[in-house]
Amino acid sequence: MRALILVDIQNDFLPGGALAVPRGDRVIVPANRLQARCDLCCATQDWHPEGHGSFASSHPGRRPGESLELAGLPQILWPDHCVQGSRGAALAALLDTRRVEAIFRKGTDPRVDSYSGFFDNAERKATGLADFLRGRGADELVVVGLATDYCVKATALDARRLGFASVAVVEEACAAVELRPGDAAAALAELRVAGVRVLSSSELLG
Ligand code: VGL
Ligand code: ZN
Repeated sequence: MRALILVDIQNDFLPGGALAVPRGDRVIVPANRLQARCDLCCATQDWHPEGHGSFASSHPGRRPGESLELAGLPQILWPDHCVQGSRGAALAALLDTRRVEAIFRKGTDPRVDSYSGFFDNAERKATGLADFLRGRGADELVVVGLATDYCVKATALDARRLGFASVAVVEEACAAVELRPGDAAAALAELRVAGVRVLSSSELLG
């Protein structure tokens, strides 16, 4: 039973968005195609309240790209993005959602960020994604979306840690922020070391 997890394919992460991922829009076509080849589809949505602790604007004198400590963890500061109910937080208009059975929202606690679709970064709270997938009998997970070096990576690593039998990331259905050049390659290497399969759509689907 193969499940597809569409990670944060939201307007603010697309070109022109508040936290635009370079070539973020390239993920949409392969993400739509993969849906037809999976038994179950779900999505995550970055969903921050105004004034979220990951926003540079919440910390006087701090700028996006700088770091501080949040919930006892190192935190990169971002531009305001994916504010609950905003157009930027909406799923991309061209993303096919007809087969998306559930959407898991994350980053709602103002005091802690949440890159993984499964837990917040401090692992205080689960989103319900793991129970949903287990309840439906998913054993093969395919993770795609935005961004390779943050939320896709964190979601795939947690999926492995949670014991799902097979976890794959489809490379051309992801795009990276790359605050530093090489972050995408480093993320993919970290995923491989953790036992995540990093594949092309054709390798996955044969
Ligand atoms: C993300 C940074 C901040 C992501 C979300 O979806 O990868 N990155 N919030
Ligand atoms: Zn965010």
